[in-house]
Amino acid sequence: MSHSSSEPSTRNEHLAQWVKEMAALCKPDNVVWLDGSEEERKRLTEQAVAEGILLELDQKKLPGCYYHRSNANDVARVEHLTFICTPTKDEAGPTNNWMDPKEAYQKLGGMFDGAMKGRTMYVVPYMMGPSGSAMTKVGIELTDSIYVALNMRIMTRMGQAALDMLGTTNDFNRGLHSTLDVNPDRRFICHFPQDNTIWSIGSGYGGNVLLGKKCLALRIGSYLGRQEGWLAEHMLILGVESPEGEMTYVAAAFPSACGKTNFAMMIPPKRFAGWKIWTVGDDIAWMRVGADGRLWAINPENGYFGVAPGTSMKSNPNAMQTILKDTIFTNTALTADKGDVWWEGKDGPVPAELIDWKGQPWTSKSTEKAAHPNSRFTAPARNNPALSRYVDDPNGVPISAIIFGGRRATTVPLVLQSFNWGHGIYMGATLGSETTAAATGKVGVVRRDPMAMLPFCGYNMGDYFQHWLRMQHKLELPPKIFMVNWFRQDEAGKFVWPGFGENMRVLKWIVDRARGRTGALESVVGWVPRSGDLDLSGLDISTEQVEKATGVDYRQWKTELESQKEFFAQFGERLPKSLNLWRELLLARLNGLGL
Ligand code: GTP
Ligand code: SPV
Ligand code: MN
Repeated sequence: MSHSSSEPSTRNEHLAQWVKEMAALCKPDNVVWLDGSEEERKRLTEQAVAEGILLELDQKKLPGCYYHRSNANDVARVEHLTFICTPTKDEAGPTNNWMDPKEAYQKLGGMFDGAMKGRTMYVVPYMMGPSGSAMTKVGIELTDSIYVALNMRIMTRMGQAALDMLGTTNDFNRGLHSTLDVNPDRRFICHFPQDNTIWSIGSGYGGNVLLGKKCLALRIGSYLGRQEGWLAEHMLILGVESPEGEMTYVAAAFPSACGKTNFAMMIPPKRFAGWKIWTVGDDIAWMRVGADGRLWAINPENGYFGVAPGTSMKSNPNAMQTILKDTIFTNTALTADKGDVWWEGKDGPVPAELIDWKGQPWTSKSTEKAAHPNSRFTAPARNNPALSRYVDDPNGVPISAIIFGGRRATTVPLVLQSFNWGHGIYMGATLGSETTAAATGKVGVVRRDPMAMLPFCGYNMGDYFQHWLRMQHKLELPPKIFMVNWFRQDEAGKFVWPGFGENMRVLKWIVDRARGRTGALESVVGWVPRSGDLDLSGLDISTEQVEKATGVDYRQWKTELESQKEFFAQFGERLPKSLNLWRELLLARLNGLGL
């Protein structure tokens, strides 16, 4: 094995030893340690362009922007190929795929053996979290994908700073990734929580391979969070600033492709002149109890891996601004001149001709989508005009409200506040949402997705609920908990609520409720805005439509509560008793109405 000129600026024996072992297994032609420098970005980008992995877009229009197409069989997370490898199956729980760790190491080890022959192994040191934060974790990803290396550079704080933070300790996540031959039959995403290790093989896409994101920050993170007494959540974090300069921080969990990036970057409508939304994070929150008894959150990431389709100047101007430079686009469509990207829902007229996400010619008469529904942009957080000035604060921001939301055509109203912390956790635990293109499989079927963490919880979900409930013990000032639904539909299947920037109207009510300065109406299933509480001025929407968006239909709720029974049952003794008692209590109260 010939080592490249690149040598690590670390004297960490644990790291050196592990890299040596993994290189001996994967047998790359050379090993390149990345330092995160600008020179390195240029060099890797040029190489990726030369190899056809990246296509250079029009550099005048989109400086620093590149385009990538993944293998057509590899366009989303693969939940059926994602495993939690704990010593016992019970530890992984009924909602995770489980593999015995010994078996997993053996099986994947066989595939990794020689997987990098003829390739380069990149050593990618990275931090999840701001440097200097007690919450920050160090990971090292070994990958044979230059695309992954360049994406990690955007998504994390990558390079020498991570090695400096690690020092000589053994406290780092060991991530090993090879695209191998991108064959779904040889594709596995395995997590070894006890070893702080992730092995990913056979994919080159998104959450399967950018190991800091879903694998470390959520699956391993949630496991560490339970051990260490904090929460790793699939949540955006935003700050709401009032015209008077009052700042309120909110964290919100919506399942994949259900609106986190959009909500985190929202621009309030005209009616809310003087209000401002600041983005702290758009996908992941790590939260701990501060010395003041409040819940404090950091965003462990440093960039956005956002859904492209539907992103426009109308829906998300801040995202459009963010992706004007230094962005990698994956599986969008390409304009005919190959200088720009396009997707369904982008501004302007639909181009007559495009090159679709598979590289095939496309015309506006085509019935196929030009961009893959899960096509994405990878963009640096620093590009975001609404970036919070606290993103690098080692303490994070104090959270006043937690929101759970799903994609529901019926039942769940625009907004609902829980009666208390326990009821709020019950709300989160029973969160339902229609599946999206962010994971392979059928789209549009309602499934329970507790706290939007179903695909991301690294241990038994029953224990995870218990962990959430226990947090109350340490929280002197717990955030208020809410549930929202931007996706309710009318009989014709049209969304009844305009969403996007108009969600500010709901957020304002949430902030006022969290600060205890507005009333609410008690429904059987939670607090809702009284008529007139939601500020709807300047919104062109009929009273009937508002009623459709906000109404609580007790008959639908009865069906909802009944349908939760089976979901809870699978956790057996591991389900905290109070959660099912909430379900039964609410159901009994509904039945008591004599409907
Ligand atoms: P992940 O990155 O997969 O975790 O997704 P996300 O939760 O960040 O979702 P994102 O903000 O990217 O939105 C996904 C899709 O939902 C996009 O196509 C949006 O256009 C659409 N969407 C977002 N917010 C709203 C809304 O308020 N109303 C409606 N109708 N659609 C929305
Ligand atoms: C999600 O699916 O929730 C994402 C995209 O944020 S991925 O990084 O692929 O997980
Ligand atoms: Mn996500």
